[in-house]
Amino acid sequence: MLKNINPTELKAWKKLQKNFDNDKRTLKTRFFEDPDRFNKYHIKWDGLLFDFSKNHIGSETFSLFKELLNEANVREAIQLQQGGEKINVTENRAVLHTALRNMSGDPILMDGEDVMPGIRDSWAKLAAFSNEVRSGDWKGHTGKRITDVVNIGIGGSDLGPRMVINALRPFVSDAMDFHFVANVDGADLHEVLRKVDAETTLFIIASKTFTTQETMKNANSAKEWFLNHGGAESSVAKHFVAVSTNADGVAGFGIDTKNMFGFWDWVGGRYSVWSAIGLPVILAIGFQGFQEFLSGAHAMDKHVATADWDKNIPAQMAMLGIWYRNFHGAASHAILPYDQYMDRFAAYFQQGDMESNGKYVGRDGKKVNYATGPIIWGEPGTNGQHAFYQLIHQGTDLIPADFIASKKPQHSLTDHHPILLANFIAQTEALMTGKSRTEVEIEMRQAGISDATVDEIAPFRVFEGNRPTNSIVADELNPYHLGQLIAAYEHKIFIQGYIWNVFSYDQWGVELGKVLAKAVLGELTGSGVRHEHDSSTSALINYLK
Ligand code: G6Q
Repeated sequence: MLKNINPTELKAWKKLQKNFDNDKRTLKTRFFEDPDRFNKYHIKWDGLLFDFSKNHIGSETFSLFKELLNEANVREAIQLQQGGEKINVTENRAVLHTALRNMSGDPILMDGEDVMPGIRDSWAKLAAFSNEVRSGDWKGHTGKRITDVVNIGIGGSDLGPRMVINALRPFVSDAMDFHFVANVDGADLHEVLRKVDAETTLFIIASKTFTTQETMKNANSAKEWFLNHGGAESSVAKHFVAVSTNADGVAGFGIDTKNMFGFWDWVGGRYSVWSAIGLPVILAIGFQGFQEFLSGAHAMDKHVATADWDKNIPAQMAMLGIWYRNFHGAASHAILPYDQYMDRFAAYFQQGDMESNGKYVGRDGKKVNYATGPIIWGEPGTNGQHAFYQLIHQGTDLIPADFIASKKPQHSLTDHHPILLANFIAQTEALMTGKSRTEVEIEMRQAGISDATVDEIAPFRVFEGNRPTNSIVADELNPYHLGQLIAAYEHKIFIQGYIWNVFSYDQWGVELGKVLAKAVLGELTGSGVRHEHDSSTSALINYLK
């Protein structure tokens, strides 16, 4: 069991508060006073650079981060999680996505039983199936090879594979196209079905529970479409496979459980890309590529568990996040990859972080009296620069941001890369240094602008700066480094949730959504009982009926 903590009662927390109150030096001043900041506040590890020197921290803050991590005994919490303890108390489950990428050969016990043999069996089955499909040996019902893979799933059964396939696009086989259908809005499935051919399409029905309304509706509609486009019940097995923990549900749907790839209730949906839910990724980049992806994450699992706190990337990410959320009052955190292939990365961690730490009830069952998970958002740079960066630069909110880039591009238009990286670097510098009134005036006068106009317009062109950022640079965006990066964010979320004293691995807010719509659906279609509603809800039901 993870112990109960009231973070605000920790000695290190109180000292951090004092440090915050007493040390208001700007980032610019900090760099001016200590030109060695980069050397002090960066971590280089296994092909990743994490530069956190452009943050509102000094040597005292940095050592208090360490003190807090020790006082809260984060090391023990990490061991409990990775050791198969049932830390997801409200669902009575262990949280073992780390076992799914345990490449060490060491056993991992859950309830006294080693989970690794089951995981290795699942790898063997996934490898065999993906090899057959990728080689073209797996044939559709008319004897043609598979050219299109359609993943039908939502939330944790969608966002991971979707994000990873985009991020690893240069490693994806050209022999197949990959499509994702999540929304119950028929438009989503409709648009995919318009593009594919029933003879050469493989549908993956991905649902941990195999009861999720959206996925079941989309899966049924896809099957109907298949049967209406030349498929027969007897050929469903060639075109529909399932990824689930619910064998009865899969069989009930009409998928042969031989074509079901299982996983376990100790894999949370938003942490399931490492399990059979990653099947689209395996089909896309091959099982070996997937293993490299798992290896990167495994390396990060070992790193977070063993590296000293001051050289520990996820621990520093977590403490910086807490620093801004709880001491500086930042409500949101931006993730800004300077990598077009990572266009779904922020969306992925919007779920990963907000579903995990968006909780106001502490592990003691009581309402917490401090802020927990921030709003996570972001889009790739440089696009964001031409849009919402305005608010990051000159808005009234403090928005700490992670800038992510790779040294080496994964495409042949290499002369674009220096331009991309120049923007990546220039933005973090500008966010920190800003532009003073004097600089603005000089710039305007040099451009021949009259004194009167300078007086009038200069205030709008001033940037306070002092906006904090992390810069994260991978050697290249390959399966290994992507695995590391994702795992780093996962561990950051875990450490933060642990310190905020919330249960990071349940999602009662999501569960609520799953039942709410069912009751209203009955009323909308006239097939269910009428419920008492407020006047707005009743009017909307009547209006849309
Ligand atoms: C993830 C959430 C949620 C879940 C979806 C799909 O952590 O619980 O996003 O993944 O609701 O659930 P199924 O996989 O059971 O269809």
